[in-house]
Amino acid sequence: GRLFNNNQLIVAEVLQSAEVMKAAVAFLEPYMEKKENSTKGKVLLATVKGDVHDIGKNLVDIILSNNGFHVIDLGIKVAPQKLIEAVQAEKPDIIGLSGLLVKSAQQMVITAQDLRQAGISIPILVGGAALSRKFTENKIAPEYDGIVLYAKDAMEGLALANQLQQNEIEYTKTKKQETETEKTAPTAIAAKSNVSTDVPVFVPTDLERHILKDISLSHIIPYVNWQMVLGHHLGLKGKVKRLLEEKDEKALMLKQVVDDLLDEAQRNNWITPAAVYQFFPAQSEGNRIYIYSPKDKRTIIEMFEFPRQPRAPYLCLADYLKSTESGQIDYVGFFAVTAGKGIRELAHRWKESGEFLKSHAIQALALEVAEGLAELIHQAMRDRWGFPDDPDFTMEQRFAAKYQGQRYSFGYPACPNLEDQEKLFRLLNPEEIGIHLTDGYMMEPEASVSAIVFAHPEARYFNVL
Ligand code: B12
Repeated sequence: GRLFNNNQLIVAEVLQSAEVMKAAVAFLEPYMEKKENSTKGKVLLATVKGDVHDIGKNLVDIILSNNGFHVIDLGIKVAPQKLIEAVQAEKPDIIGLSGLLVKSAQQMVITAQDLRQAGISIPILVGGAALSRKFTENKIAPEYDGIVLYAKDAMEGLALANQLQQNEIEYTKTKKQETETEKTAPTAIAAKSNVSTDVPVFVPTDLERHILKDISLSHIIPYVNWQMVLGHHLGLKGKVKRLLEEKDEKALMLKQVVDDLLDEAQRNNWITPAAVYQFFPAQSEGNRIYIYSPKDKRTIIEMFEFPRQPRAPYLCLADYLKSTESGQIDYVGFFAVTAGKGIRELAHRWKESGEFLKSHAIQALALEVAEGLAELIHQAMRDRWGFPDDPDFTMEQRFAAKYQGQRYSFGYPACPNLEDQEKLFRLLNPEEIGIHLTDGYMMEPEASVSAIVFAHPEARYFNVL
């Protein structure tokens, strides 16, 4: 069980060691004495209601399972009632909750309340990209009678699970604050940014809905960010591009694993990328933007409202469009892309058969193929908008968004309102390429990306708070 306590191992190696471990145990099992209760404890793992996040939960499953815990994976979109029933049936020692989005962090609060209502108080471990220790302590823990602990990654989750089972956790709960000291928003100031209003209107070639269904993976591969695949997801430390150039052994080995998997994926049609995009006539009014019918360019078919920075330079996405007062019709684009269905099933099959690295790598690849396809579609939209990238534009420049205009995904800082996904879905109907919105406003399949695209030459990323 102490095999993975080595901090030097990167994610990919941890998964490979786990594979070896599992194979060795399977081989030796017939010769070993059967001991009852030979596990360190039972863990119920679930991604919360409305959330399809699988990759993070699966990593936690693999790491805990291969370090002596008996893990029961309840899957994704697990409603509190289903979790309560599983707790009553399985009598676990620990509950593990996962979720990707801020919405899911809120869902964890509700889940904690429901568990408490059902008289459950066993320790809960929580994790996920949008979650924080502070949120866990201030918002989730006060709603629950038992211990609630935040883990920043799967390894910390393992350390905490071990400590919990050895009763090594010293736990003091922050009291629920009855009088929430909500910061009141500053009273509306008629602030304006100095984003130029005299830039030309960039007119797209058409206002049709473009559906791309049979996109070859080979077209997207050049747009995949290997820093994300090998560095962020598989754990390679350092600058991936440089490591590959310097023929670093670990980097080359991992790149090979991923390249082989990509070949296999291509031969078997495991990744089936699809995209939908469209330009719409649009104008702004204050912090709002109006989307007009492509037919008459005057009937308002949708309205978005974006937050404005409370301080200089007072940016707001609406400033990147011509205003209603200007008398000029401007244009805005939307897209939704996906790496396709079936990745979850594939990853689960491999997880069950002990092919842990492959299981994790195919999910990571799918996610980054979706992101790569977003980059590709954005480029195609710039072409149609009349400002194509220079022929010598590099992929690095593209990843650094050094082109004209910008894409913004709902849920990110400049347009944090995830509910706006619903409006985007009404405009584009991504259901037609197999993307569905959950009741938590998350897109299913997990490997999907959506965005609103602006042409304004000064458009850039910004935070609102
Ligand atoms: C890579 C990435 C993506 C990828 C992959 C997402 C994914 N499924 O992981 C893609 C490109 C698909 C993507 C899409 C989107 N993304 Co994104 N994405 C990220 C990013 C940069 C990293 C996420 C990541 O590392 N994923 C890999 C997994 C393995 O990591 P993880 O989930 O965190 O899991 C680890 C730990 O958290 C922990 N853990 C997780 N669960 C549990 C449970 C237990 C019990 C334990 C112990 C531990 C544990 O262990 C795991 C392994 O170590 C984050 C920002 C950030 N730096 O975190 C934004 C982020 C998550 N994305 C965000 C958003 C908004 C989106 C989109 C909604 C944008 C859009 N409109 O298209 C979509 C949503 C996709 C959908 N299906 O609906 C926001 C979410 C904020 C919010 N408003 O909710 C973030 C936080 C960025 C931000 N700063 O605003 N995204």
